[in-house]
Amino acid sequence: ALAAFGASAALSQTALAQTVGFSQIGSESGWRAAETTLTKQQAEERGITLKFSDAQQKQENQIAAIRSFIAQGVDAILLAPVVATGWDSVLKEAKDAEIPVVLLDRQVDSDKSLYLTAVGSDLVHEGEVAGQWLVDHVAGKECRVVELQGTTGSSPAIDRKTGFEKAIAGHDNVKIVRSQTGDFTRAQGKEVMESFLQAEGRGQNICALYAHNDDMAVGAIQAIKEAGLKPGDDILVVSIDGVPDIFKAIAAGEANATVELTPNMAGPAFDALKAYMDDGTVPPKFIQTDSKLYTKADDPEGEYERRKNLGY
Ligand code: GZL
Repeated sequence: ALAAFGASAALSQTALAQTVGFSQIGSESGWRAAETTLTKQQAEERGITLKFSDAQQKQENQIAAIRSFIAQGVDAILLAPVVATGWDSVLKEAKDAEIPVVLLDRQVDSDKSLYLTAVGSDLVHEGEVAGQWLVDHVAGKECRVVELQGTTGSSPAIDRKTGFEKAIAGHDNVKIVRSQTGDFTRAQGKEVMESFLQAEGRGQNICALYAHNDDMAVGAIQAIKEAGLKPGDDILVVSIDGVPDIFKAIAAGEANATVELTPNMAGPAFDALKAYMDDGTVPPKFIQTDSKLYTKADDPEGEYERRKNLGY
């Protein structure tokens, strides 16, 4: 009996997903790079063979990667979906091949029967925390806001906009006067901020920047400085992710606040896959809701030190 028990225990171990395909969006931001680093580390620690694909932020590359994983007969697929729509057919192909798919950090509009579960964060709440910080900080004073949106059609861009607007609703002194996508990158954050500055009296008419991620904010800070203005002072800067460089900017007084997002989505995802492989448990969505706000009062130098070696 003991031997049999041993065998079944061993079986359940081997039932763990041995080979997992990971369709990653790209490396558009420091946060994304950290997510990739942590996913590879987690796979290594768990003895999982990870097949990694970088889609350079193109959905068609993600779809091709998923098809390739299916053809290779992987045990499971991790997908960080660049945009929320257009996944039904390829998710159905994975389902027909009985390969479970777990979504990471972004959501899709597809029916939830087309994927095993999702690991992410409350993106609306993150936008609300950012908006609430600004409302409190300006304390009733007039504040014209420019917004750098994330990738068009991605769930963070949609939800972080919704959340911020919820927070500023009812505070007529705070209003978004310009809003455009910077595609979550530093380069485009800088470029779009240059156009905002140009269009708003060389920045004289801008009170604050809300960027859907820190990388666009870091790019925009460069543009604000090149326009001869003081970021964090002439133009307030609030963003989301909590990457090391935003803590460096906050410590230097060049940014004001960031809302932290954990890059460790793979841990809960691999746990969910193990539960499913072991006994068919269909794990509920794993959504982090405790996004913490950091400002100059929260030891930004220390936060930079704590994060600088985590693979951002
Ligand atoms: C949010 C995640 C976003 C990050 C960006 O969950 O999808 O994608 O906030 C990254 O840095 O590009």
